[in-house]
Amino acid sequence: MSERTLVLVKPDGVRRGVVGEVVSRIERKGLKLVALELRTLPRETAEAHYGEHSSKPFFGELVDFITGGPLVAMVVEGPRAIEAFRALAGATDPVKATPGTVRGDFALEIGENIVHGSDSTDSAAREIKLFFPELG
Ligand code: RTP
Ligand code: MG
Repeated sequence: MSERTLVLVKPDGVRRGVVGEVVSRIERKGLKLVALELRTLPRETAEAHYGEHSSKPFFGELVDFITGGPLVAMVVEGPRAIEAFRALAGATDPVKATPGTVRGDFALEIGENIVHGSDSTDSAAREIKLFFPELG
């Protein structure tokens, strides 16, 4: 059964020029792009996207970072796409992320870890609606 997930190449990934690399890994895995757009997030969208972290000490920095430049938002589809993309992304802390994953290969700092992928079917539905309301 196919499912959808929201993937972001965060502003650090766009600045580093690894958008093509991330898209290529998604496609090589066999996942399909359903939507893709370069955009700069308004603060309200960023706060809604990361709402689950609103009480964390790093929330302000996280919102500053994710709104600090253009990012690439995508909807990616395939069998177990949520888990499949999280496996491609690697652990949240890039130093702990296995080499061969996006974070393991391209990042060093937890606050600048190149990509986001939805972490559950509920989050995926919420995030896709937030970023691409036209997809229903
Ligand atoms: P994301 O939501 O961005 O895909 O990352 P994730 O699921 O792997 O990690 P999550 O727990 O949802 O955290 C969201 C983002 O917050 C930053 N963070 N900083 N300073 C810290 O201790 C800390 N912990 C998390 C990371 O940039 C993480 O991607
Ligand atoms: Mg998360």
